[in-house]
Amino acid sequence: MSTLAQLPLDVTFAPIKEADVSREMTTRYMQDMLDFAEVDVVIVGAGPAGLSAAYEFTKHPEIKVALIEASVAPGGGAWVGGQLFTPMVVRKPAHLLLDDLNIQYDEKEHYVVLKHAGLFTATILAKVLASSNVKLFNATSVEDLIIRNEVVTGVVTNWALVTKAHGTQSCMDPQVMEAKVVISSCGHDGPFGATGVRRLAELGMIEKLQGMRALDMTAAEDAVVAKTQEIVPGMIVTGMEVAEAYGTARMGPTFGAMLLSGRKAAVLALQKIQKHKSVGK
Ligand code: 48N
Repeated sequence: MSTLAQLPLDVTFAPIKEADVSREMTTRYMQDMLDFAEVDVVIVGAGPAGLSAAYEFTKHPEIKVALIEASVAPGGGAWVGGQLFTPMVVRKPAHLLLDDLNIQYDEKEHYVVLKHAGLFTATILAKVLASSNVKLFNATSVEDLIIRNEVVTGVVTNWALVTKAHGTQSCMDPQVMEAKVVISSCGHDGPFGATGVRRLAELGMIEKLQGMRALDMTAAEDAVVAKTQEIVPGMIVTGMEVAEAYGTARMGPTFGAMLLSGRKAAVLALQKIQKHKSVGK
């Protein structure tokens, strides 16, 4: 039997040894931890901005990228549109990223509508997971930054459940991941919202957070993309973390800025890495 169509409904599975299942998972995960202890880019947060940045890096197999997501399920706010309604509105020209992903949508004059937000998230996540150079570490949180001479040079990680449980016992120390560039796409919502820029503000490396302003779709999306930038040496901020850092308006349930802000963050990181290489760093 070599195809699903030929497979009867009742089957006998091939034999397996329980210990082999553990060995298969452990050897691979531990190898990943060894391979990704030092990377070109760490992306913190796998919401629409972080996933769009990660997707851009899948086109550059020479760049090693760790995508770190606190939730077991990546995707952030991009599994639903607004108020848990599932269609997703993406304003042009961000539909060009959907075309790149070969995602179907209903087209209107100035925007497109996906029948389900999950169509974007599942499709872009599948591309990222299938890539040779971007590794997703989900259920893992970035609970601090590595900073040397005022430059961000990596992240401090822990199991997300451990990070949430720090108040229960002391000294559950973290791991680390060194990087040439950190892209912070921690969003504005939830238990880990905007943790990248909040940490920078705590450390006095940036002014206190402006906090995202009230909703104005037209102004918000242009501003978030325009202000996607290297916020301190070594760290690029993207997505709704931009709104929290610079006080731009929020856009509510339109996602085009997240897609193009993430893509811009990746391109800025690539330019930074190329520049480092050209001066032999
Ligand atoms: O979806 P989010 O929260 O963030 P973005 O910026 O990718 O997209 C924002 C978008 O979903 C909206 O909020 C829309 C556009 N609404 C706007 C509005 O006006 O209401 O994804 C961030 C992801 C989440 O999955 C978090 O779990 C994760 O980042 N995360 C972290 N993961 C690991 N370590 C951390 N420190 C951390 N902080 C956040």
